[in-house]
Amino acid sequence: MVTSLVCGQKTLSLTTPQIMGVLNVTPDSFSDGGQLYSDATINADRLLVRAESMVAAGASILDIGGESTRPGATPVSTQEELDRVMGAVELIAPRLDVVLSIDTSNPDVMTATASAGAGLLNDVRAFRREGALAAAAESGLPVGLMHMSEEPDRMQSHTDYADVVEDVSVFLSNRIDACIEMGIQRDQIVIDPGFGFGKTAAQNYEMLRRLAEFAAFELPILVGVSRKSMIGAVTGRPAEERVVPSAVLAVIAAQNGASMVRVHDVAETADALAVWAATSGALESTSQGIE
Ligand code: 7PM
Repeated sequence: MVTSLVCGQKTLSLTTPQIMGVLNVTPDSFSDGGQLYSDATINADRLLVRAESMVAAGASILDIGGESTRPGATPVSTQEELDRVMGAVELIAPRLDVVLSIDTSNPDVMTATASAGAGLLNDVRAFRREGALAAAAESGLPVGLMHMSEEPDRMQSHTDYADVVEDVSVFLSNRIDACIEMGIQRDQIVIDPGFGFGKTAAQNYEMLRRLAEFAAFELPILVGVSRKSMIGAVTGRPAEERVVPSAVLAVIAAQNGASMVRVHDVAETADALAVWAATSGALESTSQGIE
């Protein structure tokens, strides 16, 4: 079992589920509605305030993304993605005690951010782009491997799995092998079933129900279900009204073995995980024991 990750200068303990706060630096982000932007330029003060509040609320990781994975989004140039992401890393890394995860598929962005203080590389394409695996290995940082069968514009028409957990596991197994072949240490790999990426709502719920099967890899599991359409499918609520069910799903993910949850609403998730941890008995072994 992997109980910690070496994230550059920082070590991330995984003995309790860690909260990864989503910090989008794309102008079309659905979570911040472009609030961090004025005239399509990122506002450094607002970005830092947002980052600080997520850390204060309990995020130990911030996931910084400069390329939209939204289906139909126009691909961003390397320069544009670098400008967005490097600005955020250079702003936050020296100021906050938090691991910065970089949500990118671009090898140049991986290399540049790793030198600037990034602590984890999170690639929704699982380092399948030319040069990405080599850049990740060279960085020495932990890697997040997410399952996505097709590019975002085609993924929702490819949801025909024989067994979604089995098929995703085969994919992850192949990517783990590719990482190890490139020289990445096995205990620096995080796996992610890729909720919402080329799966129907029923398949997403099946993956969450059967999440413990992914524990067979004996690697940390990252789950990103926050505000996703699988919640809209059963509640009928728009994204901004999915906070409570997102926190509930974070608890279910933790219960089923997730080591990290990627969320938009850090404070609410932290509260939900705190009562889950107390129920699980985690407080008995700590100084915060309750009477
Ligand atoms: C449009 C489509 C907007 C998808 C936003 C999204 C994950 C991730 C994302 C995840 C990992 C969102 C997603 N989701 N990285 N990046 N795991 N590792 O809903 O589930 O945030 S973007």
